[in-house]
Amino acid sequence: MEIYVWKGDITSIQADAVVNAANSSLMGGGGVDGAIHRVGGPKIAEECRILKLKKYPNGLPTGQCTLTSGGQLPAKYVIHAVGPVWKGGEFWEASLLESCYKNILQLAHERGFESIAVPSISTGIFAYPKEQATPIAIKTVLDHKEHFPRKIVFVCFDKESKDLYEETLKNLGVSFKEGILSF
Ligand code: AR6
Repeated sequence: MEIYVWKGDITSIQADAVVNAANSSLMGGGGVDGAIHRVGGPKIAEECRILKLKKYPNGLPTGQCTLTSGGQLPAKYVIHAVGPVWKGGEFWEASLLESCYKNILQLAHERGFESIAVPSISTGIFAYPKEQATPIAIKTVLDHKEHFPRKIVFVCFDKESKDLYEETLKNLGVSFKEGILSF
Protein backbone atom coordinates (compact mmCIF):
# COMPACT_ATOMS: atom_id res chain seq x y z
CA MET A 1 0.00 0.00 0.00
CA GLU A 2 1.16 3.50 -0.78
CA ILE A 3 0.18 6.71 0.99
CA TYR A 4 0.54 10.04 -0.77
CA VAL A 5 0.14 13.57 0.53
CA TRP A 6 -0.53 16.07 -2.21
CA LYS A 7 -1.42 19.76 -2.25
CA GLY A 8 -3.84 20.81 -4.96
CA ASP A 9 -7.29 20.51 -6.44
CA ILE A 10 -8.89 17.08 -6.07
CA THR A 11 -10.72 17.46 -9.39
CA SER A 12 -7.45 17.12 -11.29
CA ILE A 13 -6.62 13.67 -9.92
CA GLN A 14 -6.83 10.62 -12.11
CA ALA A 15 -7.73 7.85 -9.69
CA ASP A 16 -10.30 5.07 -9.60
CA ALA A 17 -12.30 7.32 -7.28
CA VAL A 18 -12.13 10.77 -5.73
CA VAL A 19 -14.07 11.51 -2.57
CA ASN A 20 -16.52 14.40 -2.44
CA ALA A 21 -17.11 16.26 0.84
CA ALA A 22 -20.85 16.34 0.22
CA ASN A 23 -23.92 17.08 2.32
CA SER A 24 -26.97 14.94 3.07
CA SER A 25 -29.05 16.50 0.29
CA LEU A 26 -26.55 15.36 -2.38
CA MET A 27 -27.58 18.47 -4.26
CA GLY A 28 -24.18 20.15 -4.41
CA GLY A 29 -22.67 23.09 -2.59
CA GLY A 30 -19.36 24.93 -2.24
CA GLY A 31 -15.79 23.76 -1.55
CA VAL A 32 -14.88 20.31 -2.89
CA ASP A 33 -18.53 19.64 -3.75
CA GLY A 34 -18.78 22.78 -5.88
CA ALA A 35 -15.51 21.99 -7.66
CA ILE A 36 -16.47 18.37 -8.38
CA HIS A 37 -19.82 19.32 -9.90
CA ARG A 38 -18.28 22.22 -11.84
CA VAL A 39 -15.53 20.14 -13.39
CA GLY A 40 -17.40 16.83 -13.50
CA GLY A 41 -20.40 18.26 -15.35
CA PRO A 42 -24.16 17.61 -15.06
CA LYS A 43 -24.02 13.80 -15.20
CA ILE A 44 -22.85 13.61 -11.58
CA ALA A 45 -25.66 15.88 -10.37
CA GLU A 46 -28.21 13.84 -12.29
CA GLU A 47 -26.96 10.60 -10.71
CA CYS A 48 -27.05 12.28 -7.29
CA ARG A 49 -30.63 13.40 -7.92
CA ILE A 50 -31.71 9.84 -8.74
CA LEU A 51 -29.87 8.40 -5.72
CA LYS A 52 -31.56 10.94 -3.48
CA LEU A 53 -34.98 10.15 -4.95
CA LYS A 54 -34.72 6.36 -4.93
CA LYS A 55 -32.28 5.49 -2.16
CA TYR A 56 -32.04 8.40 0.26
CA PRO A 57 -35.37 10.25 0.33
CA ASN A 58 -34.48 11.58 3.79
CA GLY A 59 -30.94 12.43 2.75
CA LEU A 60 -27.68 10.49 2.98
CA PRO A 61 -26.98 10.21 6.72
CA THR A 62 -23.89 11.87 8.18
CA GLY A 63 -20.96 9.43 8.28
CA GLN A 64 -22.14 7.49 5.23
CA CYS A 65 -21.21 7.56 1.56
CA THR A 66 -22.54 6.67 -1.86
CA LEU A 67 -21.17 6.29 -5.38
CA THR A 68 -21.66 7.99 -8.75
CA SER A 69 -19.66 7.99 -11.94
CA GLY A 70 -16.91 10.57 -12.37
CA GLY A 71 -18.72 12.37 -15.19
CA GLN A 72 -16.11 14.46 -17.01
CA LEU A 73 -13.57 14.22 -14.20
CA PRO A 74 -10.31 12.40 -14.82
CA ALA A 75 -11.35 10.05 -12.00
CA LYS A 76 -13.64 7.15 -12.90
CA TYR A 77 -15.95 7.46 -9.90
CA VAL A 78 -16.93 9.87 -7.14
CA ILE A 79 -17.57 8.65 -3.61
CA HIS A 80 -19.89 11.21 -2.01
CA ALA A 81 -19.35 11.24 1.75
CA VAL A 82 -21.15 13.32 4.35
CA GLY A 83 -18.92 14.53 7.15
CA PRO A 84 -20.22 16.00 10.41
CA VAL A 85 -20.77 19.72 10.94
CA TRP A 86 -18.52 20.87 13.81
CA LYS A 87 -20.71 21.82 16.77
CA GLY A 88 -18.04 22.11 19.45
CA GLY A 89 -16.99 18.47 19.75
CA GLU A 90 -19.66 16.99 21.98
CA PHE A 91 -22.08 15.92 19.31
CA TRP A 92 -20.35 12.70 18.20
CA GLU A 93 -18.38 14.63 15.59
CA ALA A 94 -15.26 12.47 16.04
CA SER A 95 -17.06 9.14 15.67
CA LEU A 96 -19.09 10.44 12.73
CA LEU A 97 -15.92 11.57 10.98
CA GLU A 98 -14.36 8.20 11.70
CA SER A 99 -17.41 6.43 10.20
CA CYS A 100 -17.01 8.53 7.11
CA TYR A 101 -13.47 7.35 6.40
CA LYS A 102 -14.31 3.77 7.38
CA ASN A 103 -17.29 3.66 5.02
CA ILE A 104 -15.26 5.21 2.20
CA LEU A 105 -12.62 2.49 2.51
CA GLN A 106 -15.26 -0.22 2.71
CA LEU A 107 -17.02 1.03 -0.43
CA ALA A 108 -13.72 1.36 -2.29
CA HIS A 109 -12.83 -2.18 -1.25
CA GLU A 110 -16.21 -3.59 -2.32
CA ARG A 111 -15.81 -1.97 -5.72
CA GLY A 112 -12.22 -3.13 -6.09
CA PHE A 113 -10.82 0.39 -6.43
CA GLU A 114 -7.04 0.42 -6.40
CA SER A 115 -6.51 4.15 -6.05
CA ILE A 116 -8.55 6.76 -4.20
CA ALA A 117 -8.05 10.45 -3.42
CA VAL A 118 -9.59 11.86 -0.26
CA PRO A 119 -9.93 15.51 0.82
CA SER A 120 -9.86 16.67 4.41
CA ILE A 121 -13.56 16.04 5.01
CA SER A 122 -15.50 18.52 7.20
CA THR A 123 -12.57 20.95 7.64
CA GLY A 124 -13.91 23.62 5.28
CA ILE A 125 -17.50 24.82 5.33
CA PHE A 126 -18.35 22.29 8.09
CA ALA A 127 -15.65 23.95 10.27
CA TYR A 128 -14.13 20.85 11.90
CA PRO A 129 -10.77 21.97 13.38
CA LYS A 130 -8.01 20.66 11.13
CA GLU A 131 -5.69 19.67 14.00
CA GLN A 132 -8.40 17.35 15.28
CA ALA A 133 -9.71 16.07 11.96
CA THR A 134 -6.30 15.16 10.49
CA PRO A 135 -5.32 12.44 13.01
CA ILE A 136 -8.81 10.95 12.76
CA ALA A 137 -8.52 10.76 8.98
CA ILE A 138 -5.11 9.14 9.08
CA LYS A 139 -5.65 6.77 12.00
CA THR A 140 -8.99 5.52 10.69
CA VAL A 141 -7.44 4.73 7.34
CA LEU A 142 -4.51 2.95 8.99
CA ASP A 143 -6.87 1.01 11.27
CA HIS A 144 -8.65 -0.52 8.30
CA LYS A 145 -5.80 -2.08 6.43
CA GLU A 146 -8.06 -4.95 5.42
CA HIS A 147 -9.87 -2.48 3.17
CA PHE A 148 -6.83 -0.55 2.10
CA PRO A 149 -6.60 0.33 -1.62
CA ARG A 150 -3.23 -0.03 -3.27
CA LYS A 151 -2.85 3.76 -3.35
CA ILE A 152 -4.47 6.50 -1.30
CA VAL A 153 -3.85 10.23 -1.71
CA PHE A 154 -4.65 12.63 1.09
CA VAL A 155 -5.45 15.78 -0.86
CA CYS A 156 -4.73 19.05 0.92
CA PHE A 157 -5.92 22.36 -0.42
CA ASP A 158 -3.46 24.55 1.46
CA LYS A 159 -0.01 24.37 2.98
CA GLU A 160 -1.34 24.31 6.55
CA SER A 161 -3.28 21.11 5.83
CA LYS A 162 -0.39 19.52 4.00
CA ASP A 163 1.98 20.26 6.88
CA LEU A 164 -0.51 18.77 9.33
CA TYR A 165 -0.91 15.56 7.34
CA GLU A 166 2.84 15.16 6.94
CA GLU A 167 3.55 15.88 10.58
CA THR A 168 0.88 13.42 11.76
CA LEU A 169 2.14 10.67 9.47
CA LYS A 170 5.73 11.26 10.61
CA ASN A 171 4.68 11.16 14.28
CA LEU A 172 2.96 7.84 13.67
CA GLY A 173 6.07 6.50 11.94
CA VAL A 174 4.18 5.94 8.69
CA SER A 175 6.08 6.35 5.44
CA PHE A 176 4.45 8.33 2.66
CA LYS A 177 5.25 9.95 -0.65
CA GLU A 178 4.83 13.55 -1.63
CA GLY A 179 3.11 14.37 -4.88
CA ILE A 180 1.34 11.99 -7.21
CA LEU A 181 3.75 11.77 -10.13
CA SER A 182 3.57 8.01 -10.24
CA PHE A 183 -0.06 7.84 -9.26
N1 AR6 B 1 -9.68 20.17 -3.74
C1 AR6 B 1 -9.20 19.69 -2.58
N2 AR6 B 1 -9.54 20.17 -1.37
C2 AR6 B 1 -10.41 21.22 -1.36
C3 AR6 B 1 -10.96 21.77 -2.52
C4 AR6 B 1 -10.56 21.20 -3.77
N3 AR6 B 1 -11.03 21.65 -4.93
N4 AR6 B 1 -11.80 22.79 -2.16
C5 AR6 B 1 -11.76 22.87 -0.82
N5 AR6 B 1 -10.91 21.93 -0.32
P1 AR6 B 1 -15.30 21.63 2.13
P2 AR6 B 1 -16.76 20.29 4.29
C6 AR6 B 1 -10.58 21.62 1.09
O1 AR6 B 1 -15.84 22.94 2.53
O2 AR6 B 1 -16.08 21.10 5.32
C7 AR6 B 1 -20.20 22.01 0.67
O3 AR6 B 1 -21.06 23.09 0.51
C8 AR6 B 1 -10.94 22.66 2.10
O4 AR6 B 1 -9.87 23.59 2.26
O5 AR6 B 1 -15.25 21.28 0.69
O6 AR6 B 1 -16.90 18.81 4.51
C9 AR6 B 1 -20.94 20.68 0.74
O7 AR6 B 1 -22.06 20.66 -0.13
C10 AR6 B 1 -11.13 21.82 3.35
O8 AR6 B 1 -9.90 21.56 4.02
O9 AR6 B 1 -16.13 20.43 2.82
C11 AR6 B 1 -21.35 20.62 2.18
O10 AR6 B 1 -22.53 21.36 2.40
C12 AR6 B 1 -11.67 20.49 2.82
O11 AR6 B 1 -11.36 20.49 1.43
C13 AR6 B 1 -20.20 21.27 2.90
O12 AR6 B 1 -19.58 22.13 1.95
C14 AR6 B 1 -13.16 20.29 3.01
O13 AR6 B 1 -13.83 21.51 2.76
C15 AR6 B 1 -19.17 20.25 3.35
O14 AR6 B 1 -18.20 20.92 4.12
